[in-house]
Amino acid sequence: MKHPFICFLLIFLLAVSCQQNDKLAVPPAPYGPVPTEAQLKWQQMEMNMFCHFGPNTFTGNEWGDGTEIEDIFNPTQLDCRQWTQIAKAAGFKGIILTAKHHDGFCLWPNPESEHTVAHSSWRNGKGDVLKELSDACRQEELGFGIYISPWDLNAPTYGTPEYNGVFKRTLESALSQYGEVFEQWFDGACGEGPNGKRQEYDWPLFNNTVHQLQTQALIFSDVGPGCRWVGNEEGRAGRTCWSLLNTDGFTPGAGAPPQDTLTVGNRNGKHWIPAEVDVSIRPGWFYRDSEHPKSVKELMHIYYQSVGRNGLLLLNVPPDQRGLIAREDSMRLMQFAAALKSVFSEDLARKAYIMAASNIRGVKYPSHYWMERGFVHGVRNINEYEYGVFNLLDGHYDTYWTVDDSVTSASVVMSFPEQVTFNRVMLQEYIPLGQRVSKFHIKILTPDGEWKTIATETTIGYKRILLVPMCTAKAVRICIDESLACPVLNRVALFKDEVYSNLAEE
Ligand code: FUL
Repeated sequence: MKHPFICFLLIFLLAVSCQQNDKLAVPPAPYGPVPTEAQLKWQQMEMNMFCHFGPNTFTGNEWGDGTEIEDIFNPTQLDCRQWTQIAKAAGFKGIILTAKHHDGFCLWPNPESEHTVAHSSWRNGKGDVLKELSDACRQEELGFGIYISPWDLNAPTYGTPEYNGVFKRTLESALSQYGEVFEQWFDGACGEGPNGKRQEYDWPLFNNTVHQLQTQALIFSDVGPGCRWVGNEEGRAGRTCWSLLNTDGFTPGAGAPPQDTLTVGNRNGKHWIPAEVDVSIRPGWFYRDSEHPKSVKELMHIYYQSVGRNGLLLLNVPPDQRGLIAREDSMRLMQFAAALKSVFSEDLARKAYIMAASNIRGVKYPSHYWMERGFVHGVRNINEYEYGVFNLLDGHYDTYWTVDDSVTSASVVMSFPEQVTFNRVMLQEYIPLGQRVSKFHIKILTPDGEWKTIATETTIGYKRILLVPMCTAKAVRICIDESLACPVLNRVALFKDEVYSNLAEE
């Protein structure tokens, strides 16, 4: 070529002029309430471990009455490193410990109470489970969280205004000595104390105390403000599950919204208060020799109905009387982790080679895009990169497919060079911009060339995993039918669960 420079210049000018026709469209504005940074980080933890441990571990009760002698708490081989190593290996990102259950016994030397480890002969009154567990969590890089029951069957002041001050100082003691706390778990239970009286809880005082000492900590209660109870202890979020909730006029405990409202949340709710799904691996919350952990199949079902339905799974694994997680439970957790890995390690959607969308933000006539060894072909302007469909497969959390503001129904289709077989469809909305989708369906192109609907559902949220019958497809179409504002999706994935394939949406 005689004039390579001129040639290069012409191509460059052509490329620039094409681009100039297409200005980068502004990203969608957030819609409705959105998560705080701490709430987003929390949601991305997906699975945390709950540990119920205390006098009940030794008496076999689910609820103590506060009269247990302190010496009853005597774990002979307590080793929180064993808990954290198991939690880490099982895929949990944090641990929440019952520092004080309804019996009032404190697993740390709380100066506000005489019903604590410091008054027991365990380690000559020098033991401190919060210290040991918070250190172990830091070593394994796990979040450390604290459950403290405001209901206290031991505190003599319970049922008087004085108790709210005692409880505030109890919180201060637990939240100021053990480093960063990612979640403060408030049980809403409120019963009679040793003086036969019920307590009027000062929730604003309790919440402010937590926020002053641990700004980043999410406060769990029936109504948040950080995250909410899912309304049942069976491990099930709603098939429709909004991370939004109206809390005006409600309080934790008896004054909470109806349980089914907590399960589903409120469409157009006023506050971002995502669902936390607490459930025990065993029939009870505390360890008992006579009880056994749930099967892997039950745990998978719980996973699909919690993480797979826009919830965070808080799975209780209670340490035994030695102060260790029982072998049976740790084995079950490893089997559970292996099952999750076998399903979720291969995303079949990544095999797609042609993708198309009905709409792309800032693009007049969206085309088809080819993917080949990491390259995308068919892109003509910057908006197709910024808001295009391949963002659904790129594995980056902050890139997404979205459409013009006026569009509230849109679809994406992925075609495969060879047919794919799957029975799980994972979708994720980009929640930093709010939860938007309220109705969608999924279609496949069967090997016979017919389009067939395989699922019709409502919300997506941070993550939705659909349990569909095992199907073989040449193409998959995700159709957003209704959205409160233009849909913003950051992931579509397809998986095959061969072992628990008979689990279905219910
Ligand atoms: C409930 C308590 O009464 C149970 O004992 C358990 O701690 C559960 C997580 O919360 O309200």
